Amino acid sequence: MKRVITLQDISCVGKCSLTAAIPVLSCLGIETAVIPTALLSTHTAFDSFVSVDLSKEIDSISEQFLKNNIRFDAIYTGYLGSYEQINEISGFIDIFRKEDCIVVIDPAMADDGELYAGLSKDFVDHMRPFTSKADVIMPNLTEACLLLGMEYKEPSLFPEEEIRQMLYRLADTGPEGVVITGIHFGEAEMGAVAYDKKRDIVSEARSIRHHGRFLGTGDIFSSVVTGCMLAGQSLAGATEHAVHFVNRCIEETEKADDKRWYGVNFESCLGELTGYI
Ligand code: PXL
Repeated sequence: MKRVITLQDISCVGKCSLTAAIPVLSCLGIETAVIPTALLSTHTAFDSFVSVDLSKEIDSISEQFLKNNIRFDAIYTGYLGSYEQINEISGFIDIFRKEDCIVVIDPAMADDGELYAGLSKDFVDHMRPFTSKADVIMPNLTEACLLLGMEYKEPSLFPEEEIRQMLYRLADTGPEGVVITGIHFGEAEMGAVAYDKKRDIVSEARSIRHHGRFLGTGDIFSSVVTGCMLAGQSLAGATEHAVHFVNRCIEETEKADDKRWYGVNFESCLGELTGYI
């Protein structure tokens, strides 16, 4: 069985980061090890929250992993709370990246043109060199603009050719796989575009466009891509599955009486993941 280690926060309430990544990866048949990088009462879109930074625990945990000769087939990072933590995790990658281990970085830091609460420009400046270490990165459109130092604009204002150039420019910084999420394909469809540099393939995956903001969908998306790639699928195939799964999660959320604004109802879709592998 393939083993991934995912480093991201655990938010007690608000379905995102580890509480989304663990069930998704497990349902895709991947052993999921974790290092929680911070403990939050809720994710940062709630009006108030408390957060405990766990960065200083990473060294001693790594030391024990080394003593026990633990290896990983993938290292996958999500939301990180500070640039000091980015540096810490960059060191973790240097130690645990071995041959055949893929490094997947979701530069979770912004959406809809805005940085998440509590993050600053310094964070973006540290995220740039960090993503260049990855084999695969999965920014949304806002994060892609931040990484490339571009002005953000509405998704509908990005012509296809501009998105293609963004994929190439991001790949030029290091990663061989780049997926940009939150792409609009006209009024009725949205999805993601992917560039697989090794195969020199640009692909797109579309589904129905839902209106509104659905928190945690980026974390679910990245977890599906990571799991499907570990199951041996191409970046294009994994992206197709991720777009489809996120759409299913949003559909289920929209059906519910108590539409949970703080995360999507992925729970009722988890069983469908077994059909992806
Ligand atoms: O879903 C991204 C995410 C993850 N973790 C925390 C967040 C967010 C987005 O707001 O606040 C703590």
